[in-house]
Amino acid sequence: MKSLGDVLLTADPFSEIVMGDTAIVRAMAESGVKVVSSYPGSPTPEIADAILSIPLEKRPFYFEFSVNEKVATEVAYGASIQGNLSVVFFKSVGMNVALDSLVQLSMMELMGGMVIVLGDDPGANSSQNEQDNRHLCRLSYLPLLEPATPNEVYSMFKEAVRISTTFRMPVALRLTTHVCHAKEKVSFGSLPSSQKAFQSIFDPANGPYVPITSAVFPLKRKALQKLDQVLYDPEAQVVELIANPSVSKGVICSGFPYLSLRESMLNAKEPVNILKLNRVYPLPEKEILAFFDQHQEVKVLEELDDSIEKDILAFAYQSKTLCKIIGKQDLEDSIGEYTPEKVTDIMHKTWPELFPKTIDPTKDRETITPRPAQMCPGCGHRSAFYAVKKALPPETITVADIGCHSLGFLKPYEMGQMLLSMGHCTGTAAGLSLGNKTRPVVAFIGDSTFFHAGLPGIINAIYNQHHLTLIVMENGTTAMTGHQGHPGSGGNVRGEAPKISIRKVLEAFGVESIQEIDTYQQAELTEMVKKAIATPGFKVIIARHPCMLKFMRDRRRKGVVTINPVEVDQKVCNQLYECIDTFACPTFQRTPEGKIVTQHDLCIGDQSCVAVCPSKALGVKEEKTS
Ligand SMILES: Cc1ncc(C[n+]2csc(CCOP(=O)(O)OP(=O)(O)O)c2C)c(N)n1
Repeated sequence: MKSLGDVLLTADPFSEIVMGDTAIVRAMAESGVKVVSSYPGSPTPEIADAILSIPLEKRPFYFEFSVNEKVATEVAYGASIQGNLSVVFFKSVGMNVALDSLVQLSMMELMGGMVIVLGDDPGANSSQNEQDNRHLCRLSYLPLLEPATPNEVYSMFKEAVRISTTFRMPVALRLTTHVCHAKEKVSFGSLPSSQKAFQSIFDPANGPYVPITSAVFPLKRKALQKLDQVLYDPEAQVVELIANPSVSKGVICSGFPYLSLRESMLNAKEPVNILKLNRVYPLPEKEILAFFDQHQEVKVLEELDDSIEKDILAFAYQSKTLCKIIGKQDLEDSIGEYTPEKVTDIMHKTWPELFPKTIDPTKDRETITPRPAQMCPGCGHRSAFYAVKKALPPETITVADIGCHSLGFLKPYEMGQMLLSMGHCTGTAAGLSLGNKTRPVVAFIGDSTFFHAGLPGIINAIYNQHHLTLIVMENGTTAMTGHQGHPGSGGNVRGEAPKISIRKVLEAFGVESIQEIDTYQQAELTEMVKKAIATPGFKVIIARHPCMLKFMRDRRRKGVVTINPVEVDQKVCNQLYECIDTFACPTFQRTPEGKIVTQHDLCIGDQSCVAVCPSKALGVKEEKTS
């Protein structure tokens, strides 16, 4: 069987069932992309997985995980003004990090073209919010395309390249979780017969590229003129129309909600016409006005905010159309994914005579027992939280950051009482410490986050002499998003890479109190934290243990399958339940008779639990092979 990498490098046209996140990689290869950059975040890491499935020496473009989304955007921008077609991709909230540079890009003459691939997350499946990046595209004057299916991801990526290279401006392609992860058969074209060489044509005369003072107005004018050219671009396929002249009701929609609408229409009493927008910014006004003319009522069906509704209402007002425009009807219409059930409910609210109410999707279906998120067996973060909790008086305020360690907020650890964004913890903790002489403040940050956005908060705490304890949860990887490397992990997507020492960084900043420990040494970590919170100033503890999920996977890949699970010595166990109630490794189970047993298919034999047992009943037996 061909590997995914081989499939993606097939020279001639072919069809294959792939995810949206895979289809886009083939589109990049066919389009002659030279540079791709990213910072991981759902729903886009599978784009990186597809790229990395191509062996390094065969990869048709340069790819890197940059330290954060802003840097990734700048890398792609630099490559583009050199004449290379570039791509940057990241998740929804990544756009916030990128924005400070990204907002300038539409004013720049991008000689090679640049596509910005956004992974938005309606439903907040794996994000701290469900922000609607259509607003930020508009703010940044970025033409925005919105595919609904993997086939459209492939074709619209090429369309984005066409627009970007024609007008030398950045173009955004907004994917959402379902579009990224949906699979379907996609028909691909052929690869270019030879690979384009890297260009190095940067010339300041192509700009200007320095948007200060008097240069800003002409640059802004240029950006707006280009947007106008995009609006009137005769080659663009801006909409698809599914229309029957005898139907008086129509729906304007785009992306995933379009698919849900098609599904919901299967049960509709009468069909409605659909104007599906491929380009949602700038909006195709002419086609929308024509759609008004053909209907008595038009529903704007859009997931998340009323971003296009306001424009469509303005078009209706200016055109004095008699068509009735129906937008969102209550605030629930702005919340959550537009699944077929949700769209059916919305369509029922809109036209009850046409759309029956949704049947409860769980009716007659076996319901799945909800499973709370939890840390993996052997996770070093668990040991850390277990130990840190023992050191903290109840009045302590604990600040979480984003990553697997965010799960520390769950019972029984309850470590991390607030969370905002990647890297926020030290700044927020500093604010909590001001004028506060009675309540210790302890913040947690992961190692990838430390490099991504953690450094400014730390520098600020040193510079402004804040009083708090920061615990860096160093597991050597960006665990939460699928084990990508980072500047402290010693490897990048090309292999070995310089490993930046967190300790040395902190020392260079001038942090005076730095302690390091393996998190499995729980008793020592507890003492360390007690000392740190009793000491004034800014203190850092580096609480280290490799991500055990990654460690076990790497071992299995190397063929090591030996697992020696922890056993409970029933003769010694006093059934105090510290392992279940306080350490809470899912490996431990309580039988109906009250006995504690370990579940061998979960236990990885790491023995992080052994020291927590007050009865000393835990240990491993002879070697076993599973
Ligand atoms: C701005 C932004 N980019 C990306 C993400 C996706 N994301 C969630 S946690 C995380 C990093 C986690 O790595 P680390 O800090 O090392 O913590 P770990 O999961 O390893 O404990 C990332 C990239 C995000 N939430 N926000």
